[in-house]
Amino acid sequence: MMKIGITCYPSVGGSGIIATELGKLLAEAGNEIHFITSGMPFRLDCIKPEIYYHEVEISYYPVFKHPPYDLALAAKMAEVIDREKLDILHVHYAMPHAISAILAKDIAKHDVKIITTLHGTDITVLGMDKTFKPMIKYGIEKSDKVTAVSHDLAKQTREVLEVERDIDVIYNFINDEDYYKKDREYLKPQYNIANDERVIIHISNFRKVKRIQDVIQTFAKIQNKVKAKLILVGDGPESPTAFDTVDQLDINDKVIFLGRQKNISDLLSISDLLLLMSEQESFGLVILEAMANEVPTIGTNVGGIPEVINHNETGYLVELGDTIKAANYAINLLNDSTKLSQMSQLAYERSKTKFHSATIVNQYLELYKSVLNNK
Ligand code: GMT
Repeated sequence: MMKIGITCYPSVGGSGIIATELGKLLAEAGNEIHFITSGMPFRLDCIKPEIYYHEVEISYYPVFKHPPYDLALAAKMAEVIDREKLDILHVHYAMPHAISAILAKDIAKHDVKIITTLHGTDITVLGMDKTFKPMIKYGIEKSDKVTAVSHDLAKQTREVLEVERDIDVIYNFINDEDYYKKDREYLKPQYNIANDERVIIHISNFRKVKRIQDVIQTFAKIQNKVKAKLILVGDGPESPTAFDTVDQLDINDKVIFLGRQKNISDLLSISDLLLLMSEQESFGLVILEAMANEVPTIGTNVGGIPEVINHNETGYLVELGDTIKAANYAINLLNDSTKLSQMSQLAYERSKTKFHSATIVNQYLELYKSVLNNK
């Protein structure tokens, strides 16, 4: 049994989901888990005696212009490391979690090993920022082990931050109990979707990087040839652009804006195809969620997406911005029920082999053991 601390951003986001699901599965495998976060992780919906939650409280002393989250986190980490005698502190998202963890390790008296998992924009956006770069590099170099969620992210980390250390690649996974195809046909009339209409879905946080307008442009071309509806799930800074684009293309009656939703697997269960046209994506967890629900994806050939989608088997890859090719792939696929069901099946199988939760959790466990045996 190991005592493992986990830090992540507790609100919506792939890195928070991975950290939380990992904690739950590590607890099931007999380990003691201590979440050290600024709020209750939103997927931490179970009560288990092996799971503890330590809230980082940030003091709003009037002298501070900005509340010192990173220092409050380091102080809480050090307190938990010493009191609970943690073996491992596993932080998700380098900035500032890796740096806070290194500081906590220095403050604490008990010896703990720091594992940092890189998720994406902590390297591809923040790592590019001249102010943050040396600090993120420091956090990565001082961690006992570093993992990245795709080979592409590991490569980018070495290039952008000029680090030479080993970075282990451990892919993302999903909770198999939540993501599987369910019979939700009854939802279609509720969303005004006819039985003979294909359903295309896009799920994201509607930030610029997701290129929502490319998703809508692709759909606009598809619906000229195939009877279809587009479900848009999520909310964010690009939502107004999405509304405007749909207006301009005059396809309001074909696009269903749902905002943020919890029942992602239910919505995927009535979907035929996922579109992810991002300009950057270290992994694209939503592709894996779709695969487990037997939904293939058309995604851009960027970042870690080609490691998740097997082109022509579990979906299709197109170059960034190529909405014409994306639409052509979609039209051919949606018109060919045999190919569509073959792809759906292959996507499902890939989610259960290459990205199966048991395999991935074992990889993390082996990593923890190797670092502890190096003591
Ligand atoms: O960096 C972000 O965009 C947020 C981050 C997150 O916390 O969800 O997303 C990144 O991590 C996910 C989980 O590993 C990946 O599935 C996403 O592809 C990645 N986002 C980007 O690289 C843009």
